[in-house]
Parts: sequence; structure tokens; C-alpha cells
Amino acid sequence: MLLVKMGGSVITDKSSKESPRPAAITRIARAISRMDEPTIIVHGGGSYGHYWSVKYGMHTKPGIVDPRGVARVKRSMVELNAVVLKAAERGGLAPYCMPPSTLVAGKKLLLERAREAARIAKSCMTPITYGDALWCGGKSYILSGDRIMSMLAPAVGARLAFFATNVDGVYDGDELITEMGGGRASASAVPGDVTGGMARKVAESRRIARSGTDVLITNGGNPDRMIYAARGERFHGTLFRRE
Ligand code: IP8
Repeated sequence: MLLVKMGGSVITDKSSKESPRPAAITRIARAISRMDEPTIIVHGGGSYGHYWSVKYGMHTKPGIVDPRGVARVKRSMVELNAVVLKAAERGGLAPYCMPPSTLVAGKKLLLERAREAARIAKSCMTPITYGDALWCGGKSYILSGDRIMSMLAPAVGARLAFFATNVDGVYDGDELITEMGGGRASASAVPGDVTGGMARKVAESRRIARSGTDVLITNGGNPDRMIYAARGERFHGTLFRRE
């Protein structure tokens, strides 16, 4: 079982509101279909969800926010998801759309639903979910796709999780960190990204590795790298070995 996070910076142009990159999504989908292994996809918000989250002051911490903001974030994510579904089909996948509210209630993963996603993945369809604005006991918050990855990894028994980003991996200055253990941290948050950019990916990758799944942060612009890694041949990116 594989998990693939399609980063918002790969699947959208973050410098321009609601600008999708369907060709980039199709390329990743094609690589996934060539890997020929049950896979669950999670996608980020990019210039859709993040744009509106910033505009309405929404964060990963639950808070009371303008309901129109919640509605707007959710609608933008449905629109981006529609682009992802279509591009995934073009890449040879049979996507099975699972909005995050079908997998998570409040802040809790619905374990039986996650297991259902795993069964769907094993039946030759590809479940696709995404970061979103979620209701949480009268408040709302932004659930990052990165956090969904760390919730799903142990629940579905993933052997390898990919974060497909717009860079080759995690950098220490100019140097690409090829393998990251527990202690090393150099990533920083990104302005305009309410869920924390690379710093969040590193934190969630560590969490995933601790729960028993290998993780590779890699360049989604070169999706063949995921194929090599899935075959255990070459890991171009930043690897977090399972603990
Ligand atoms: O891009 C957050 O998901 P992420 C999505 O994976 C929204 O952090 C709605 C901002």
C-alpha cells in the first residue's frame, strides 16, 4: 500500500488564485498507475484552499470563523478536487473521491472508513481525499493534507508514503538532506500557507516514520522518482526510514 500526497505547490500555481496545473497532476497519476500497487492519494490546497483560508483567517487550530469563509474554502477544494479527479483519470487511474469529511470527524480519523479506503485501493480504484476546512464541535479548522497522511499511514498499513512537492526534498542551506533522522530539523514555514509548508511536512513525515512507514519527500515535477523509490531502486529526495 502506498500513500501519495500531491502538494498544492505542484498541482496549482500558488502565485495566482485558483490556478490548477492539470498536466502536472496527470503526470503524477501516470506514475502511480505504472507503480501498479494499491495507492491512496491525498492532495493539498495550493492557490485554492490556502488562498481562501488566508483571506478568512482560518488556521489549523479550531476557532470561530465566518461561516462564509468555511463555505468558500470548502467550495474551492471541491473545485480543485474535480480538476484532480479528471486529471487522474487522464493519467490512467480510476479515482474514488473520498471527501475528508467521510474519513475524519472533528479531529479524529474514522478508522473503519480508513480501512474501507484501503479495501477500495486494493480493488483497483484509487481513493482520493484532500486537505479541507472541517467542522469541529462548533468551531472550524483547516485539516492539512499532510496531517491526513500521518493519520492514514498506520490505519491503512502503508509501506511507503510520498510527499510530492515542488522541490527535491528538505534542504540544509544549499545541501539536499538525503536522509533525515529524529534530531535534524531545518525546514521553515511558508508565507501564505496556513498549514506550515515544509516544516509541517517534516513533522508529519517523522510521525509517519515513527508509526512504521517509510517516507520520501520528493519532487512531484519528476514523478518517475516515485517509481524508482517504490521499487526500492533509488531514493531521490529526503528519506525518513520507518522506526
Ligand atoms: O495544502 C490544506 O491542505 P494542505 C487545504 O495539504 C486548505 O496543507 C483548505 C487550506
